[in-house]
Amino acid sequence: MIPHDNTKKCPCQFTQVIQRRTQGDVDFYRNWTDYKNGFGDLHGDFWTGNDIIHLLTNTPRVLRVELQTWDGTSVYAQYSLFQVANEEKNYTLTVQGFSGNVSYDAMTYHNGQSFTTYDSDNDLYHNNCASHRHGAWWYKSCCESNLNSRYQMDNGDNGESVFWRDLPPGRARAPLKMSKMMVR
Ligand SMILES: [Ca+2]
Repeated sequence: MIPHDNTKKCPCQFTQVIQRRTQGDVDFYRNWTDYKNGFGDLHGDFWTGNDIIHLLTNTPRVLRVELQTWDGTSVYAQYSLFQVANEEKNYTLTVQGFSGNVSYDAMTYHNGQSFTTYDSDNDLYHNNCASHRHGAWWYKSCCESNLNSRYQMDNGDNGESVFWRDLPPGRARAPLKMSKMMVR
């Protein structure tokens, strides 16, 4: 047998799920306090909460993002360093060390950005990116990934849905069927 490194392929070590979008029955267009405290159904769609994510990443973690398109293609992106600062620092994102089989790294653009919700604009855009992109994220001006946006069928790239740039390849903002963020 040829030994091989399975660590990058195997999601089994990622025991802590911090976000899941699979059903669309939970509204993710929410305010700062909801994102701070978390919401949704731990067995379904949810955001675990920025305070919890901050505590979880006091020690830097590895982030794995699993994504599925509406044609059934599953891919992942992984980051060897993932950390979220505290509320005083607007939950600033540190994300580095991309790997994975997704065609485009759509998180590194957000490295160093504050979190923005529709009632707390900490992005670089002249308007509020959370309103503009119908979500809540570490927006810059505005986003290459938008995983807390509206869950919808793939009926066009309106930019107000769960998307990851270039997924499927060639599509800038195609609505996705599934998103899951996990840490270890
Ligand atoms: Ca702004």
